[in-house]
Amino acid sequence: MIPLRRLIAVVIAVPLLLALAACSPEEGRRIDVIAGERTDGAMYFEPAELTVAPGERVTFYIRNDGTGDHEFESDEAGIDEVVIPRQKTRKVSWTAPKSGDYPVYCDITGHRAAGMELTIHVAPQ
Ligand SMILES: [Cu+2]
Repeated sequence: MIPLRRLIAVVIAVPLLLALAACSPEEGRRIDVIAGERTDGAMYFEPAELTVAPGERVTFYIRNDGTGDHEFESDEAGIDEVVIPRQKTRKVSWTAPKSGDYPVYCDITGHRAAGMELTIHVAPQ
């Protein structure tokens, strides 16, 4: 049998940890981005440009409205690659670097060339 004291500790600790995970202050500002393809073969991120402050913490919620997988990443800005399966949403949290313009793109062959790129302007607000 599980000692009662340990059982009580688990009953209290598990919901507490779940609550902390659910409302993470680490996410910062939410920015929604849509990835997709147009009927003429062009590919896009919407919005194609956005602005954040230096050092600002943000979480991108990237929704893939397309028919194939897409990626969201930036070596220049330090955004780790995230793969978004078609019709799914994935999120990636990031802290903006110093002021400048940074490209974010889909690194799947041909996609960036087809227009799947957005520009993040990092500038004081
Ligand atoms: Cu893509």
